[in-house]
Amino acid sequence: MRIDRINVYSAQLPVKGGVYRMASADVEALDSTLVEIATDDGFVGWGETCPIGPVYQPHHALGARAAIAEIAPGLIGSEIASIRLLSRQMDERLNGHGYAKAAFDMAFLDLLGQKLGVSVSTLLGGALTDRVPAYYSLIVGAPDETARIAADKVKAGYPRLQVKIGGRDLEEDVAVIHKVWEAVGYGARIAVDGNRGLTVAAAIHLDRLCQAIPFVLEQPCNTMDEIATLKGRVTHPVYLDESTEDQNAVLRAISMGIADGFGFKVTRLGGLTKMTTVRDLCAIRSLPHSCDDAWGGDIIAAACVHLAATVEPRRMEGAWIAQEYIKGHFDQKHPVVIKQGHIAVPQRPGLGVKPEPGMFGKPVAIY
Ligand code: 0XW
Ligand code: MG
Repeated sequence: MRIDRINVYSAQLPVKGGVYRMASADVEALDSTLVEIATDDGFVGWGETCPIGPVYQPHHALGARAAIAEIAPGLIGSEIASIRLLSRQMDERLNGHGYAKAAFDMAFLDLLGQKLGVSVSTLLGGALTDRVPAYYSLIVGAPDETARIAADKVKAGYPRLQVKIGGRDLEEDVAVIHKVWEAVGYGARIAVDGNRGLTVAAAIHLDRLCQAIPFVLEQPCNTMDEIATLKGRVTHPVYLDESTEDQNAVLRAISMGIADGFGFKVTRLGGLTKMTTVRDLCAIRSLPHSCDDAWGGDIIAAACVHLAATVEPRRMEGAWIAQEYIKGHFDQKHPVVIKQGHIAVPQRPGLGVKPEPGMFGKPVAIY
């Protein structure tokens, strides 16, 4: 099975509801990049990378496509057999840019799975479940409205909520946390996500002012160094998200003992194959984590769910997929969907999803 052709597409994904608000940025539409790899023996595999705008982390859509342009020509004719060899080939053409390489890694696994007749979760070590928990992300909003949505989402079956804070007065963030807790109590686990928006001082105040509420504090401050100074000064468990820029950052955070868990993003960590390493490091230290991506359609959603299915359920914080904030699906027949706050693991070979033919229009690049 050799790579015959690579088509690259751009898909515009407007945010359902108008705006997705975080401390670090407001986004209204996302530009997803898809790679479609056709092989000489008639298989077609898909990968996707979709930064949530250019500010959330040091990734952007045009950067992904520029990186793909460096890598793709060198992959034509390559055998899809050893993912490690293909990964080395990509590294020989471009240093870094794991979020672009992640799209290829997904497509390689999709192809290999189809060829072998097994799902991607099998290639990642094997699923422990056929249904993974999701979590609902509540954008930065007013206390009463946020609490109302939180209660609705718990009723809908979500076992976990992520409450976005930051970028405004501490008083309002503290009020949101109290209102959500009053509305849902132990009905769902709560993560409070600062998206890098708090100073160390604000994080310490917030921790004290919400002392009795059981939540984990996700990426409160901008850098890992700032977050490291919170150790011993806050009582809520601290999770890292944006700071987990690559495998080494995860290893560093674990060895420094500054993370009680993680919000992992498949593309930021360089793809599913690289995610299996941090998954296994977390298993060694009994650390919980999610399997997310910043945004994306059914291809990224399937990737997150396959990986999530291989994580020990007691440490699985959920797979976040963008479904609640985007309209429609890439695959109408076998979409990746959240039902009662959970997602069924695709069972067909490979990723188990295929975009509708022609739905992305003409490729933006062909190799
Ligand atoms: C909730 N997410 C996984 C989706 C957005 O990209 C933000 C992100 C997060 O946890 O920061
Ligand atoms: Mg986060």
